[in-house]
This record gives sequence, structure tokens and C-alpha cells, in this order.
Amino acid sequence: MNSNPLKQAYSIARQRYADLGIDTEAVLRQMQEFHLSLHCWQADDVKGFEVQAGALSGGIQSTGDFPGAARNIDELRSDILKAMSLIPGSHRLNLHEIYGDFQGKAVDRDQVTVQYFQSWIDWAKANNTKLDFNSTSFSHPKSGSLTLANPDKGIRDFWIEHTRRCREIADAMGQAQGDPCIMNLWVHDGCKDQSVNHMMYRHYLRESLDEIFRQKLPMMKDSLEGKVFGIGLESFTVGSHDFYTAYCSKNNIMQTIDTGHYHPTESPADKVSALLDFIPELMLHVSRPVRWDSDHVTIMDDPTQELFSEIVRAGALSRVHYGLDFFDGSINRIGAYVIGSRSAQKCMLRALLEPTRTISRYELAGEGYKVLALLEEAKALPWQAVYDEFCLRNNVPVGQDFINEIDSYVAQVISKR
Ligand code: RNT
Ligand code: ZN
Repeated sequence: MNSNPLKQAYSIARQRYADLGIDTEAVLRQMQEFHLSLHCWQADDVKGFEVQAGALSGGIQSTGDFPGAARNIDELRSDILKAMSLIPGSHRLNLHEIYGDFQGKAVDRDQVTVQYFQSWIDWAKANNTKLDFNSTSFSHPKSGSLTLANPDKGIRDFWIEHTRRCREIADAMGQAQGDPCIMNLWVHDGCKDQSVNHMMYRHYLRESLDEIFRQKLPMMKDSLEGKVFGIGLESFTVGSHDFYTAYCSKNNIMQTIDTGHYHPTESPADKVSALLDFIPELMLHVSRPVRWDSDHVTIMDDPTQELFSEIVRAGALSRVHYGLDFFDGSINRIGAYVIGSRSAQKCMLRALLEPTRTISRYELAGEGYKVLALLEEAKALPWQAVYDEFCLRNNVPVGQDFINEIDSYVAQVISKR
């Protein structure tokens, strides 16, 4: 794209925002410090690299069989780097335990150690990125419908051991990168149908977590992710949002808000200010539920915009970790990363460009219509010219130009798979 008209558009936008007291240069600097944590599992439909891998379980599903999914660690790394090259700024990579470099060895989940992630640590360093991590309790013969909350002590202990080891791996990653690695803990535990032992399951989950968190590890941070239901686990979820809100606030632990994990009319954005006075930080799993927790690719929809706006309005930018969590197997997967990431960035950019201080003054003065007026005007301000400028400064394609780049990657790389 010719950069002259883009530069002109930016300078007009800069003036337009300045009239409202917004410094777009300062916002561009904030955008540069806004790091997403790209989830590795969009690249291969949540399969991972375990030699003994079974089918995806745990109540989640990637639908579609678009050709070209990454089949091994080299392909996945190459795809992630391609996607990152089309997203302005610098971003982290969020790994699940099943994406270890197992080198053809069957390593069971209660045997995993950092040695299987050493090549990831080296890769991250070589590519100037940082890692986040997730224990993996799904897609395993012992996954069933209950893991950390299983009444069977043997099964519970197996998953406690797995999670304990994952925390050590996360800590080693954090040490290597000189920045804490966030380890997200999500377990699918629940019941398909009516059940009468809810209190017992929750008690076991609580006990398991207490045991897991007994070990203090300075270079990792835990985050706990609840949800409403999973496929085949529709009637009851042990680790519900309420359960983790209570657990996290009592234990001063970070909580994960996955935007697909609430009732359809419940607002994930409204959790931000409700939680942040009680828990230290938040992790996001930005996703897009379509009728259920379908993990469609993130777009600039109202719930996503509202979420980022609430974070900025709360002054909580640096207390939130920005993970993505979608996995659509029905479209080009690099395209999925690029669209989802750029859309999340655009929502953040719009949030940062909001004339919040002025709106707040109106609100406190009881000038309701002016609040509404500015919020409505802000929607149509030329934020897109600022995003284009952000892309230009980061040497990544502007607008739809990334489509050509993905097309040539398909021709040169993916079509040969
Ligand atoms: C499932 C949770 C969880 C997973 C990943 C793969 O509903 O959102 O975060 O998507 O761990
Ligand atoms: Zn999630």
C-alpha cells in the first residue's frame, strides 16, 4: 500500500484526536508495550505433539478440517513466526504442556520435565519472544470427566503431580526469560447430567489446588480459569467462575477471564472492575463464542471492545495479561491468528483513544447526554488511521495487504504439507 495517503490520514487523525485531548503519539507508544500472548493451539487444532496422543477431549472441540494444519514442532514454529511477522508489535507465545519437544518419546503427563521444553526456551530466546504455559488435563486416558476433583485419590494425585511439574517448567521458563511465565490452569472437571455431590467435587478441587500451590516459585504466576459448561459436561462444572473468584481472592491468585465462558447475556467486561479490587491481576482468554463456547476467531465485536475499554478505564492496563484462545479448524490458521490478534489490538487501540477523562468529567457533573454523545462520537473517530500508522512503524502490512503474504506462504510452505 502506498504510504503517502496513509501518512496524511494519520496526521489528520492526530489533529482530530488532539482536539479531544488525546495524544496519539503517546497511545502508539502504549500500543508498542501491549503484548498479546499467542496461543500455540490454533496452529494444529489443539492436537499437540505427544507420541501417545489421543483425540481431543475435555469438552472442547475444534471443528473443521481445513488443510495445512501444523503436523509437528517445526511446522508449528514456522507458522507462529509467520503469523507474528504480520502482527505489529512484539508478542508472547502461550504453550500447552502437550506441545513439548518429546523427540519421539512417550512421556506421560506425570513424568514431564523442563528438558522437553528446553528447545522452546531456546527458540523463544532466538526469536525474541517470551513464553507462557498451561498444564494439560484433557486428551488423556485419565482425563475422564474429573481430574483434580476426582474422588479417586490415584487419579487426583496423577493430575496434582502433572500440574506441580508444569509449574516447575513455567518457573524455569520465567527464569530463562527474566520475566515471569504465566501458567494458566484450566480443568474441564464436571458432570454431564444431574449429580448430587457438587460440594464434594469442589472440596476435592480446592484441596488439590492447595497442595499444588504449596510450592512457591518466584518466576511463574498462576492463573485460574473457570467456565460454565463443556461438551459432554453440560450440567455441572466444578471450577465455575464463582469457585475460582472465591479461591483467587482468598489466596491472592490471578484469575483468567475467557470471553467464551459466561452465560450468553453475561458481560465478561463487567468482571474487570468487580475482580480487580480483590485479586492481583487478570489473564484474558480473548475468544468469540457463537451460540456456545465455540472459540471462533476474535473479531472487533462489542464484547471484546467493552472488555478492553473497561481495562483501560479501570487504569489496569499493566495488571492484565492478554492471552488469546480460539481454535477454528475451518479456515487458514495463520489467517485466524492474524485476524484475531489484529482485531484484539484494534479494540485496545480504540480503548486507549477514548477521551475517557472528558467523559468522566461529564459523568460526574451529571451531564448524561454528553457522556453518551462522546461515547458515540468516539466510535467513528479515525482510529483506523492510527492503526495503519502503527503497522507502518512496525513494518508489517497495512490493512488487507496481509492476505497476499499469507497466500504466498500457503503457496511456498503450507501447500507442500
Ligand atoms: C477451555 C478453555 C481452555 C482451553 C485451552 C486449550 O474451554 O478455554 O483455556 O481452550 O486450554
Ligand atoms: Zn480459555
